[in-house]
Amino acid sequence: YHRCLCNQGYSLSANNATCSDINECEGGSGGCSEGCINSIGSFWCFCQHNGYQLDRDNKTCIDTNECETNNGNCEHICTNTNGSYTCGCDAGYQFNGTHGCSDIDECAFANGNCSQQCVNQPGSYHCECQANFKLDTDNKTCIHCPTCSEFESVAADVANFKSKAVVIEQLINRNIRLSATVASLEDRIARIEASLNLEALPANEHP
Ligand SMILES: [Ca+2]
Ligand SMILES: [Ca+2]
Repeated sequence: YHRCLCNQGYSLSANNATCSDINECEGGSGGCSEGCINSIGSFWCFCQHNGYQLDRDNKTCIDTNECETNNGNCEHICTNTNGSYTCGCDAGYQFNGTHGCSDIDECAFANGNCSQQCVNQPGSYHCECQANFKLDTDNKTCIHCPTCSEFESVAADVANFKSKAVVIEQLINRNIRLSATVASLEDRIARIEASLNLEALPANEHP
């Protein structure tokens, strides 16, 4: 008596002599979460929907994180979703409908609410004023300021004087230390002179 054994993926036929392929897809023994393709001696799983891929077990379909590869080709922001992904843009930019982002020209609408010049720049914009005007605290409205440029030149002078005053102060402090040193030296010289004068006097003239 002998018994036949079959390779993996095959089962012994009723005649106990030949091996025939097991259809893993039919019996569900393949364990594929979605598609299953049987082959002679084997089988494989596949995912039926775009945006999904086989997990490491080669059976379960999981979402593909498109953002992990080259930021999903999004120019700015990539957001992964279940079965897909979306692209978005940073503040100050608008989505061009595919993957890219383009600067919003804020000046094109209502002059960016600037009362005078509106200057567009990548991702933002700012307002500017003509001579003798300055921007108000809202950074949009220009207010009349005929003394602005004069004031700025005075302010620059004041800043200049302040920095010079610091230097002068440092010099004075150095001079105070110097005159204290001189005073102490003069005092020592005076004492030395006094003692020398005493020595020089004849003995009978000592007080
Ligand atoms: Ca996805
Ligand atoms: Ca802009």
